[in-house]
Amino acid sequence: MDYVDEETSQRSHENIDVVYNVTEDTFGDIYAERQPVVLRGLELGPCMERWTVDYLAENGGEKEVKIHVSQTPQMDFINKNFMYRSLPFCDLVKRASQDFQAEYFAEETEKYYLRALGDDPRKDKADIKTQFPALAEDITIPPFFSEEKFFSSVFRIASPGLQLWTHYDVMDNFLIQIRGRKRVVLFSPKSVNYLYMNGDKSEVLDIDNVDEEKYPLFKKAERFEVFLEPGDVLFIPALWFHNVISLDFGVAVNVFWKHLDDQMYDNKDTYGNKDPLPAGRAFQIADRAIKALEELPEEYRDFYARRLINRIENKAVISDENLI
Ligand SMILES: O=C(O)CCC(=O)C(=O)O
Repeated sequence: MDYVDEETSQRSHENIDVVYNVTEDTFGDIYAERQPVVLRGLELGPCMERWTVDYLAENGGEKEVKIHVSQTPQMDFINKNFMYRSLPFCDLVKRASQDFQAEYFAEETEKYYLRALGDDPRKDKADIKTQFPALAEDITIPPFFSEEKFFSSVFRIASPGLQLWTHYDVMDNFLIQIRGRKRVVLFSPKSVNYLYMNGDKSEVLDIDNVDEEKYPLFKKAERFEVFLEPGDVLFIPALWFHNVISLDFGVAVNVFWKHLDDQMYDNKDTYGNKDPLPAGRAFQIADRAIKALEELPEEYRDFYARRLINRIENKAVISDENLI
């Protein structure tokens, strides 16, 4: 049920649905809804018992991984308040599981975040089977999409308290939480105009204490919230914004797969966050349209810009309830 918080007038929702013991058949109906859902009680394999810090360190080995190192819990991609560094996987796991570091890059309370990448991130997608074969055997990916649609599988390891900025991905996603609890706040794709986007990321970092003068429209965004427990699988449909806080030392694997036909996606995209090709073309054309309008005096530019917006609204926007 939707409700509006009287004090903040933030449009809000109760927690998103939790569905138990989903099978390939019953997932079909859930998938068609294109809403985030927590799948609980799925068989995820021995990772649920085995993936202790010691086991991960031993079986993940000394492979170098590129990590985010942050002195503040709230990472800011746009203003880069963190550093990129490398560590052997086994050391990263040990450090991320501790609140204080004996060895550190900047300070003893620094936090770590791993978003695993392919061996050559410009060419290869992350795939735990290739990069961490010994650990990949321990996890059963819910077999609810066809293998040809598979895009990547990504280790996500985080220090307690670390917050990842609000962003969207262009692939469908199962976020499989293996260790630690996590708060995920989601915003509907229809709220895009209220999130102050910069590329695929929102400029609003502190989503719980929003600067209303700077971001007056943010309160109109449709906000969903869920607390994941170990063993939960969150289905995040493509284009749904998500912001994640690891409440404990967190180990997760997320699996991206293609919702659209293959030719819609940029085959140079190794992260799963490049807009579908027709959307990319539309942005380029829009930039050209803006440039063309700049040739006009202000009065005319304003008039024709309004006509252009109106044409796009009338022809391409399915529901205008969230237009500014
Ligand atoms: O769980 C996390 O650390 C981030 C998850 C995420 O951003 C994703 O699955 O796309």
